[in-house]
Amino acid sequence: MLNTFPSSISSVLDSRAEGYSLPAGLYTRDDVFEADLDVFFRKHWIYVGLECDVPDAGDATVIDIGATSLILLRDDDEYVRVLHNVCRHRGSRLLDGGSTVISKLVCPYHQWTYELSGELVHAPHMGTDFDKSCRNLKPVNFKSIGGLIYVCLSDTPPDDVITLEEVVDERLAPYDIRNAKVAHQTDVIEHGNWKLTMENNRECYHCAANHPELCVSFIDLDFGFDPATLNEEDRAEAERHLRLYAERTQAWEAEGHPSGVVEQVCGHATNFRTQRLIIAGAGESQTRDATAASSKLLGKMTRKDLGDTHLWGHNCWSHFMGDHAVTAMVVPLSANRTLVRTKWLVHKDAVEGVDYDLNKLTEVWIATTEQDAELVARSQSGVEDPAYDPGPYSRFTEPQLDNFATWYIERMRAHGY
Ligand code: 3BY
Ligand code: FES
Ligand code: FE
Repeated sequence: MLNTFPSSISSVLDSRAEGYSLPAGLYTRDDVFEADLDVFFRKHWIYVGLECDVPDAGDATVIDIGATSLILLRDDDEYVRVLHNVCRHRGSRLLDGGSTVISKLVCPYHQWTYELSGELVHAPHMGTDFDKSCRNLKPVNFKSIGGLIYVCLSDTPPDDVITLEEVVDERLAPYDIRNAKVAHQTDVIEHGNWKLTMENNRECYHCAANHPELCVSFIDLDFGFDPATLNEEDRAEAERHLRLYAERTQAWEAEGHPSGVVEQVCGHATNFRTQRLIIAGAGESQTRDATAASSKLLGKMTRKDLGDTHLWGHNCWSHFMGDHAVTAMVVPLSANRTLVRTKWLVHKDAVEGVDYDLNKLTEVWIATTEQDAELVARSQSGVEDPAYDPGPYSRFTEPQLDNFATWYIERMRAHGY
């Protein structure tokens, strides 16, 4: 008789071969999805939003991660706070999804009322001996790293986030992302597992054939190439880019702009990589013609030719350029559905239609995100097919995927799977 019991998650992890994509079950199974949420979205630091999502006192926005709902807000003293969206009376949600402006947090159920600090100030009919101070909203462990909000939902957050903090605080300082303006936001639901979304973003093997708009400004060299499979002309071009990378990185560094690769992958809990990338063509920005979309540069930036400070985490990617930034957050919704929330940031005083054209600002990443969603859905469909076998990653163009898959297995093991 056929064994109809599913294998344990641990035995699926065991079956992953180095250098190969993950076994199907890791992209498709509901129990793996639950384990992923717990390990990668509760026990690790994740990127959930920006200080500038809530620029003014009273601004609040809700972010849902699995069963957990968070309120990111700015309190009356202008401090950013992250609170659990769970009333301390009988648990009702306080705020619905989306963004709002509030002076207090009032529970719709029985009107328990909290200050924006989370302090419970009003709880009718609870008696004079009721101690409100024990029922404040639960705060969430968070960090603003260069204006990017990271949370960790565990009581024992990985402390190696310190490297990310040190590196990113320094690299993002000139862009002053804390005080930027969110000019546009999109939510795209990809029909694929979150790991396929992340893998897709960690290679540019697919770029030439799929991202005509992005390829105007994006040099995929950082994502590798195999000299033996390039014709003479393309090889000469690739080698020219390599030289350019070395020269620019050296020159930028010499001028005091940190640019080289810093990464923390396998062997660490907190997974990140950053590097200042070269922008192709006009060299300024990820737009259709690679020129800046906003005439008001970000923060204290005075030049448009400082490339693209690229930052990846295990649930995010971002590009910080002279004139604007693009950040993407990834949240798994089910084994085969993933939210990709993309935000475009400009200088806080930049005015749409005066300093920037919204279409020029957003069109490249809107197109790229749609194209990537299509590719991820194709991958998901393929890995769900019984004919799927894990395939070999290119050691030239996909080493970051092998790193990611290896890190994934390592972290699952570290959490007892
Ligand atoms: O996801 C993409 O389309 C590319 C691949 C590398 C980074 N990203 C711009
Ligand atoms: Fe919030 Fe009762 S559940 S006031
Ligand atoms: Fe892509």
